[in-house]
Amino acid sequence: MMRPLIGVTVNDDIRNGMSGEFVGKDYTDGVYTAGGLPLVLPLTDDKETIVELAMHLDGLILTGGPDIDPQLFHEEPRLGLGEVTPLRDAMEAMLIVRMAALDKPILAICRGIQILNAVMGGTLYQDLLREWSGRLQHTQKAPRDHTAHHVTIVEGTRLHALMGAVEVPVNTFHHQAVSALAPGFIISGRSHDGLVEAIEHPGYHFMVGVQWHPENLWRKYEEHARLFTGVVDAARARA
Ligand SMILES: [Mn+2]
Repeated sequence: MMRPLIGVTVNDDIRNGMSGEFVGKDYTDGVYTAGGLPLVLPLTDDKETIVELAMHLDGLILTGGPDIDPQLFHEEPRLGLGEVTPLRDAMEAMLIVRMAALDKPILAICRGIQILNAVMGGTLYQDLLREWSGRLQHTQKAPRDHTAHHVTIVEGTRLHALMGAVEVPVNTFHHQAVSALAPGFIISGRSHDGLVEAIEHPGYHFMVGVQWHPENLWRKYEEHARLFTGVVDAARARA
């Protein structure tokens, strides 16, 4: 029996003047450890290629990275918007649409939850410090595997079933966040200042987004490893 193939999106990266791709090893190791085969997806905005990739993949992980271009949710860029990566935005937007059409599992992490919400019809805070009134620090100045704030998980959600707790310590490295929720989604977790930290779509087999970085936590905390086993198991069931 073959392991499910899990696409892992990458960041636009330029090293030594050479354009390339980067993805943290914690993501791909997370897929291996959860029993899946990770496939790192080189950047392209060629629609036919993306349609074909979606047919091969059994599941998808949308990884962390820079800000989402507000064009994706029909807003002008406001003061405080950070770096955007149009090629990556275009690729991930098409991948989300194709994977959703095939009802293949998606785990959306940090930037991932943001682009998932935007592409599915929601909006984002472009710059939390300027646009969000909460007083919690969402860009921790601590190592990536340190849990800085808590998320309250909504009972009865897919996320609650996966993590098995109503109060989960998480890390936090985000500059944007979900504002208006995309149609059909439910909020499955919030930080104590009320910010949306997790969403899911009950109409799909597995479409789960989290605002924190479980890839940096799964080695230390079993409940965060279960996000990776969750998407891999769902992909195996669909394959
Ligand atoms: Mn946070």
